[in-house]
Amino acid sequence: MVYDFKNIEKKWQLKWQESKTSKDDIKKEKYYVLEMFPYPSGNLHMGHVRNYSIGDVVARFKKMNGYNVLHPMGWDSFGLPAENAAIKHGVLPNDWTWKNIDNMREQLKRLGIDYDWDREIATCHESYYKWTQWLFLQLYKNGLAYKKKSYVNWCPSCSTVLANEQVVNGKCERCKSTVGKKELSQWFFKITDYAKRLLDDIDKLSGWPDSVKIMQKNWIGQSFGVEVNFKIDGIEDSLRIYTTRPDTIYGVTYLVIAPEHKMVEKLIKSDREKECREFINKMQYLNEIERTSTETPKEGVFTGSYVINPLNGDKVPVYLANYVLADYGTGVVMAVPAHDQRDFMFSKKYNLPIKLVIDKKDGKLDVNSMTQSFEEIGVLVNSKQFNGLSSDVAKEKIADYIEEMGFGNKKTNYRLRDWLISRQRYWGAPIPVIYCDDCGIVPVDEKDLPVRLPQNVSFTGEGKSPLASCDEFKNTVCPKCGKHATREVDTMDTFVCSSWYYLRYTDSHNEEEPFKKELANYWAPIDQYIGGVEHAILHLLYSRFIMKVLYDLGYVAYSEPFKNLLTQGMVLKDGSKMSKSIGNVVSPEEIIEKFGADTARLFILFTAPPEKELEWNDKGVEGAFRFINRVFRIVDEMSYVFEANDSKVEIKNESDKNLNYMLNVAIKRVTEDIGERFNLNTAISAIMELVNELYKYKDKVVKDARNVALLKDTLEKLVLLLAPYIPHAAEELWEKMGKKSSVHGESWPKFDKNSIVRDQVEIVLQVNGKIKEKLMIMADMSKEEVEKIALESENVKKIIDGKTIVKVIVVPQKLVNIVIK
Ligand code: ANZ
Ligand code: ZN
Repeated sequence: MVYDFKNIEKKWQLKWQESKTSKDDIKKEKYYVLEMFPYPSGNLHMGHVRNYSIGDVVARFKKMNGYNVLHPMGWDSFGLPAENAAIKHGVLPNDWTWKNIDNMREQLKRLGIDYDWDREIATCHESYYKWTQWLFLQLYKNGLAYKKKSYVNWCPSCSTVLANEQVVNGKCERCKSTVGKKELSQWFFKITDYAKRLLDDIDKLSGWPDSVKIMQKNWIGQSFGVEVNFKIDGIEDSLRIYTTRPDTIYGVTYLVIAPEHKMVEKLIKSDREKECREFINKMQYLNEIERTSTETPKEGVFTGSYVINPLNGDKVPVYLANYVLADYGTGVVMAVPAHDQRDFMFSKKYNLPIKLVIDKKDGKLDVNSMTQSFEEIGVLVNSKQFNGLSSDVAKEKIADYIEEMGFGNKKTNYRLRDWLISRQRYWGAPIPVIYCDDCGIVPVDEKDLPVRLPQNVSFTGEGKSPLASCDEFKNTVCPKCGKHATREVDTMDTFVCSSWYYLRYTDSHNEEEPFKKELANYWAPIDQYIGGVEHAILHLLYSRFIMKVLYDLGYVAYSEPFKNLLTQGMVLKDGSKMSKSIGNVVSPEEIIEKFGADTARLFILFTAPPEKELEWNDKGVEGAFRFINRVFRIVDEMSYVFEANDSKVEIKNESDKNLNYMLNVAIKRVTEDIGERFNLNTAISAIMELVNELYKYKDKVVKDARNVALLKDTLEKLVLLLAPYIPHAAEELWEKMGKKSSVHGESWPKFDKNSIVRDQVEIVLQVNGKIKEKLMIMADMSKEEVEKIALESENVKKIIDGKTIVKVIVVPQKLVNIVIK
């Protein structure tokens, strides 16, 4: 067998390990390519292989193009699965995690991905989470981390807090009892302070897919509206509502308020006490999604209070209702049943009046026969001086009027909420805060970081989190007054760990700082980020937020972390996502065992463009394997050309021309496909066509008539083009060609423009009008190029030598006349 992949891959992986290059030359132009780091579940799956193969082609390609490339890898290694394993199998999260990391690192090495392993990080390692804690302190000191009461999922029978992923259809994943809500005091990051910047800067991200930008925009959810005060009847106070539809304000027939709103107590009249209390209690146990989903019937109770609409003096009732969110807008909504469907359903249920204020442009709506609200643009009616205006115009006019009259103000709102970072879990970065009876919340001193996770804790899955039950961890002294105090026992959301890891890679061994500013500013921002679309919202948004915070605090010079983003498509088998639960998983190990890593990589990269779904196909894998064999065979059969002495490539006949043409076309296509378009798959097609041409040449031209210099050049460049895709095989072939150094340290081949122009024309060279020579040139050469060729022609040179050129006349595709004196 010519292609002995097993030995080849082992051999080169060993060699690569020995040769490490330093990247501290920060004068060279850099390129930072990063794949989203994995959670160390224990084994790589095909999704990983795809993600890292894409990144590796880009990294190797850029390196060959002369860039100083940073291509690191690490582990997003805190999180729930380690804790579950501890509960189920009695292994410590730390041991479990590191065993998985070791295994996956080996698997990555077997794939031949060119990572800067000396920069490897793991978020669960104290040398890393020390700086995650540092980051928390920076946010805290700058008023961007605060504590607030918030609801968590609570399993009454396990008496423990549950993460969202442990709640399945409203039931505890472990004991199946119904999950409730419990109010706890928790830590938040004030991402809402950055809502506007996070939104505005999306437009600068020209290297991101539009779909991801739209998702980010929707998540931030900007809305323009008006806040208006409605005076409460009988007491000196008012309710402030938020509406995006001031054009409907003359149609308000009642107000709805969130049951948690702080004004609720003032509104409940004694005869409504019982019903209101019951409703409030019931709402406490439902989360936002359950309460506000379009499927959930609208429900509410009358508080007994009324408010006055400032625009028309109407006195309308105030209801508590399930469909109002406490922490969006002002938590109070003016209800316009004629023009809002939720209000419409609510008013039908509770027999509240419906008042039409927008009519169809061409017809007459009748409130009594309406079966749903009318939400389109129309003409204002029943709206005093605004009658007759188109509703989109009235929106502006009424908003202005509200401001003029002092009834309220225009207001921009965002759907984005502050980031809840507290987790009642053990396997995470401890929040570096101490509680003292006298001093209150005291942040841990930076010099006392890291706050280490204790190892000797027990995992039962019930009751308090292991940290909360670990007295040794909990008990401490107050850094301010020295009295007994207790530590925060919550850990941070793992999204905090992954919100800054890309900066740590730039200086991952630094023990004094999270990273050196100069290094971070040299490498960041990331030139190409690659990962799954499932992270298109939270991970990317949190990273963008943290980058902006670090920018504001002067730690980095850029406020956006990822210049270009590629979201790779899923790997499918038989039409559905490869997943354990469906049982259609093809393991990377198995494929590597049978065909080698290079085949796996080539198949994955060839079968679909990176951002599209990829359907697994055994035949395709075999095809990729056969192709590599085919390359080995032709190199083998042509090996005699590498023994010949170096000589200049000369094109002697049609066969030569064809081969040389295909070579240069392939170089051009591969260069542009990888470098400009990310069409990693079509780049391979171009290489395959070149290999076909080589075989054709071999069959057509007998050995003695073959152009040795051309074949040598073509085969060498073929291997260079393949190097990013099949790094082991390419290295082996390169060695077979008699090269002493690594193919991955070579420069990327350049294509020759002239060789890829097929049409040639004959031109005449004249000196002072007399024909001196006839030449074949490329039909599409520029005037300058033709002139240069003419002046360099041997025959012409002889004549004009020592004379003065008066002028050169170029008639494209026909002649060049040189006038001399
Ligand atoms: C009156 C009105 C009439 C409304 C109408 C809509 C249509 P966005 O675009 O998402 O910002 N709203 C305001 N605060 C709310 C809260 N805390 N919980 C639930 N709903 C709330 O939506 C703003 C609209 O959602 C507001 O405009 C308000 O209802 C409602 F024909 O006010 B509207
Ligand atoms: Zn104290």
